Amino acid sequence: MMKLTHLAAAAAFVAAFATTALTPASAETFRLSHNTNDTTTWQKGAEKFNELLEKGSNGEMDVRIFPNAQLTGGDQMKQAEMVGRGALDFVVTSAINVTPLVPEMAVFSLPYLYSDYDDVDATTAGEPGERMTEILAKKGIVVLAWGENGFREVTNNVHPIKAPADLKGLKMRVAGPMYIDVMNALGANPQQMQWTETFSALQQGVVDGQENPIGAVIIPQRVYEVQKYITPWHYSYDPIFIGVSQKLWDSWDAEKQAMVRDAAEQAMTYQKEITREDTAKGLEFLKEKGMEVYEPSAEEIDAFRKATQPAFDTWAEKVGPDLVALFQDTISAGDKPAN
Ligand code: X2X
Repeated sequence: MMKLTHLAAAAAFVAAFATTALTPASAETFRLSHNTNDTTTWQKGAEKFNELLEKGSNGEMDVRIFPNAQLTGGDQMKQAEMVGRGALDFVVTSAINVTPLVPEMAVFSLPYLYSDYDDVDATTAGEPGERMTEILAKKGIVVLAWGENGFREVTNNVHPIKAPADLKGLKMRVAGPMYIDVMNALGANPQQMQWTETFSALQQGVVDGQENPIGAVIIPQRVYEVQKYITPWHYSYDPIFIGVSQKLWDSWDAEKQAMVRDAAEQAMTYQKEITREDTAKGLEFLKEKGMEVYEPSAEEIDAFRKATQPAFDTWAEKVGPDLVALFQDTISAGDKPAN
């Protein structure tokens, strides 16, 4: 009896100690919102961030992840604004979703601005990325690290898209205002719609098509189940980022800020890596799932580029020609062979 009491006391002591060690009294859980579902690389990036944050803070900080823009009632554009006024702690979202608050964010996704990942990386790691970080800071959002949604590829259920004429009259779901102008330039019939409503809209034929990146979204969110044709035309690039509200950021000392930034950078490096891997093997996967892939030639891509030029010009004006020039100069500096 005596022995048992001792054992129980010892067990209680160990349990209490273990609980304290795992969850200190000062543990803080922050809210992180993103607007894709819980199978995407956005989610995996957010999970990695949570893991690294917990580790870096010795269990004092973590995030609870809310997918599908749940915290904004499904409104994917509203997340950035909420972070900006400190009503939400963290966000993982992509450029196009921030354009209602910060029109300059559309610069990343101007049609055919980028040709490849080297172009992208030169801008996000260079002065253009810093300039965008400054612009977002004015709206109360601290960009911690850039990740990847990716090159957005077009899918539909009517016929293969090989030339601008094939888009004529197609009902296309788009995420934001710039893509409305791009689709109009191509002769399509665009409709802005929340991402969370898009799968059923495609399934029910409310719209004929949509455009999204392969690795980050089309595959994990099983768009292939409701779409027959895909054309990897690489017409627009969409970065994601982890952002934190300026208010929360300012409440931390330099050491904590450095730890949070480091966790975000590592998480986005990982997220970008898995997104590129899944994209590289994506077309094969989509063929196996029954999609018909049309890979356009360089000349055919050129025809899309020409057709979307009016939308490029309109939006270059809106985001500011100097900002566009900064991106273009950074890209062409990287493309020149070193001598
Ligand atoms: O809504 C979309 O298309 C998505 C998921 O790619 C974005 O958030 C821009």
